[in-house]
Amino acid sequence: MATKKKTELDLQLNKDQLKASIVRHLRSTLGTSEQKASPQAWWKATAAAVNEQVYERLTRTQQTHFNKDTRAIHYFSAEFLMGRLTSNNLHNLSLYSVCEEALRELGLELTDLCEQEPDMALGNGGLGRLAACFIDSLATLNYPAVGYGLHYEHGLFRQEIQDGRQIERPDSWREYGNPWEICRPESVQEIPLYGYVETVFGDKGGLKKVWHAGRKIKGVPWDIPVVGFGGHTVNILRLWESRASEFFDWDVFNAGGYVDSQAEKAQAETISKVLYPNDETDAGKELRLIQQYFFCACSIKDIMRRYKRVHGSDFSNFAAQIAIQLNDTHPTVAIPELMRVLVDEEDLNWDAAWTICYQVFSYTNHTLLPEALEKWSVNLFEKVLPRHLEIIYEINARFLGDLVEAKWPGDDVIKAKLSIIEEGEVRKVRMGNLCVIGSAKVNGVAEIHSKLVKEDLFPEFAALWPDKMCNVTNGVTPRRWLLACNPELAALYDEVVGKEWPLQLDKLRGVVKFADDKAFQQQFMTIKRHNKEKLVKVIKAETGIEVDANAIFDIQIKRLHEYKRQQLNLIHIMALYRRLLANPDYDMHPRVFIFGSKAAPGYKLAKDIIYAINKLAERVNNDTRIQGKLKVVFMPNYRVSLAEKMIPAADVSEQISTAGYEASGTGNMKLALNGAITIGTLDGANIEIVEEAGAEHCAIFGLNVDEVKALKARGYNPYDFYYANSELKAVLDWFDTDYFTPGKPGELSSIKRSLLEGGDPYLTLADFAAYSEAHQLVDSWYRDPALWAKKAIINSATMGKFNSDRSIQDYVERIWKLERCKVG
Ligand code: T68
Repeated sequence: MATKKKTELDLQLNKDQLKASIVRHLRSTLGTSEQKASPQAWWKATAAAVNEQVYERLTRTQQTHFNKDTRAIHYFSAEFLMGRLTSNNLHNLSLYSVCEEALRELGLELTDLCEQEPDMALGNGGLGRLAACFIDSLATLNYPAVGYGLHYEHGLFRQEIQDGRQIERPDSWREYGNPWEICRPESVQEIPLYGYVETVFGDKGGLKKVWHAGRKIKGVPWDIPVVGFGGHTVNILRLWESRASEFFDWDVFNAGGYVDSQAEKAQAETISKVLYPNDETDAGKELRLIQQYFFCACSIKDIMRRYKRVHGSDFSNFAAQIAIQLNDTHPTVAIPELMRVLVDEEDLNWDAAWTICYQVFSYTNHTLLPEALEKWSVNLFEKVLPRHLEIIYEINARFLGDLVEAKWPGDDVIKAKLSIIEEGEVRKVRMGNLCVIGSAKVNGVAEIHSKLVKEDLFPEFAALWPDKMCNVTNGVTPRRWLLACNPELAALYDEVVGKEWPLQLDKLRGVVKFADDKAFQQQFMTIKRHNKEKLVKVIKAETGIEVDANAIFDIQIKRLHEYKRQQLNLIHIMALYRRLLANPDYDMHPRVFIFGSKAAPGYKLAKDIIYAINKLAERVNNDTRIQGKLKVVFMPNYRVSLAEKMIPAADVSEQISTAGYEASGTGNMKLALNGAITIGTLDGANIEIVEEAGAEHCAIFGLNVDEVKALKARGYNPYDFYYANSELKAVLDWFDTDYFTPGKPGELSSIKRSLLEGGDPYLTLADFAAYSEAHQLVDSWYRDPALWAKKAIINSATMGKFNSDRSIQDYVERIWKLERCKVG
């Protein structure tokens, strides 16, 4: 008898089945018992039970995609900041409350078990978290997609604070095993590196290039299932781990070099050992280039293998089947790698190969900061990837010789600017230029940023290809950033606008009409209050600091960078402190300023700012003269799982970058969605947030992009502001005293120096007065509870645009041209 195909309903577990499955896994997978099991064993048993559901759906998805031979998007990213997966997977499988009940009957709290899970911190910040939101949305919208990246053994460092200073400790997210990853030894790849290129006579006549690798590295794929909301599509995130290739080990081993072979092994494993902790700055190190090439080459081979399984060596369908998105320039080397595979290994002629390449790739830019635009020395490239350098030269010669020459005949200045190779003392490969030249589409991540990419960063490229540049404004997944992290608010929204909002976030607009409704305001603010009370406990547990949930919770969470201007927040808090010391009756609602931020380990000034925040916190929090009106909290080890606790508790969202520097921001979206009011500059996606929420519901201050440019062009002198504003002067002078670092005057002086002698490149002092006024406005709003509630509600209700599903739909329509594929 033919077995009946399981239907959706058959797949849906009830509480008793799930309970039985958890207990079964506790015994048979974890080898323990209900009596003895640790919380960690219970968590893993729960994950194993959930995985039964995940794998069934994964198999169905893969079969459907294979049978339909669908076009798919391949999202190449050096970072995927996934965070924890348990609660997310349960929500997306509609199993969260079932699991909660099942565990309760076993005497356990699901939320406690979820705390057992280490964060998968395989990213630095916004760029990596964006990739994680995007793969969630791709699965949710039933698009065939694969995320490709690196299986770092150590993710972003764990931050400890010792005597106010940041200390970096290794992160070990899989030390005791991770239940969400599956090793796929059947799909291992071998990757060449170093060596030399030989020119030989090809079989069909003509010359051919052969790359003789100096060494080979094995790429072992680990798959993380990505469960879409509703559980129909389960895509994969495939992360490559580097190992010593057997081929190589044996060679050395047989020659009697057992010890050497172990050194080889250690070297090979170094490639995926650790995530570079520099956000926004290019480390420029050999290992980083190798990391980039390693994961791109593994991924291209993987794509090729799957394509050839169906189409053999007929590449005429390749560009129709395969789309590759480059998440920033980190995976750019995938472009010459695909050229190499098509030309050298598949024997396509250059033009045919280039036509394919050009259609396959697209590139997302995430920054305009000059120090973040990747460049590799030609010498390094030649050593590590000799054949790729030749290919890059060829791409460049054709581009400059044909396209640029036709548009700007004889103009060597433009040629030098657009060349992939930067001439100079050290010749360099400009990855951004290679990306633009090799991609069908280039996008920025918010309207203003995309405009600046087009007009300031790549104006000549935009003139050459007017349709290439586009915008896709970032978004965040409302499943993680509202449904899962703020269950009470999610339940309230279910009641008033129905349960479709996690898929159609625009539905939240239906809440706007309750913004003036007293009863609704009260419900909304009661939920905020509960979330604040929960955070009060976390703050106490993590820092020992007591804060009052009656105070305004003012939150700045993001990587530490001068352009993000934590120092502006810092000097404003110092100004408030001075006002309170000068006048204990100074009229302000109590405020708690809460920070969460990691600094790149080599970024001295950023680390000094963390130190200053902590020293200020010590002084302020223990000063009885100010009657608890001001508290400062630095939450150590900011990460996705901590963000999930902080964001629902925020009253005020600090989005205060210098206009023109924050490409988009995504924390701004998460905070507003959870009912925080933005105090921010007209930068990145703040501009679009204000458009949606209405300017009257945000506290916008400071110079805009044009004013920043104009001030810089005029010649900005921070001393003008220092001498003109006595409060600002007093605050800056405070840094030179030992007021915050008793017995150690000058310990905080580097901050003052950077803002005066250093020229204050991010215009902190220029925006100080406006920032201070914006804070006074926010304070006055808060004293009117109805007014505050209204603004908070409207902010949350109008964030529909910032759903990552909308971003993905924009990518699909503007760039990828994908079709949805129903799995069922
Ligand atoms: C961020 N970039 C942007 N970079 O700063 C932020 N960089 O405005 C934007 O919202 C976000 O990308 C998503 O588009 C980053 O997060 C990095 O983390 C990074 C990492 C390595 C090298 C360079």
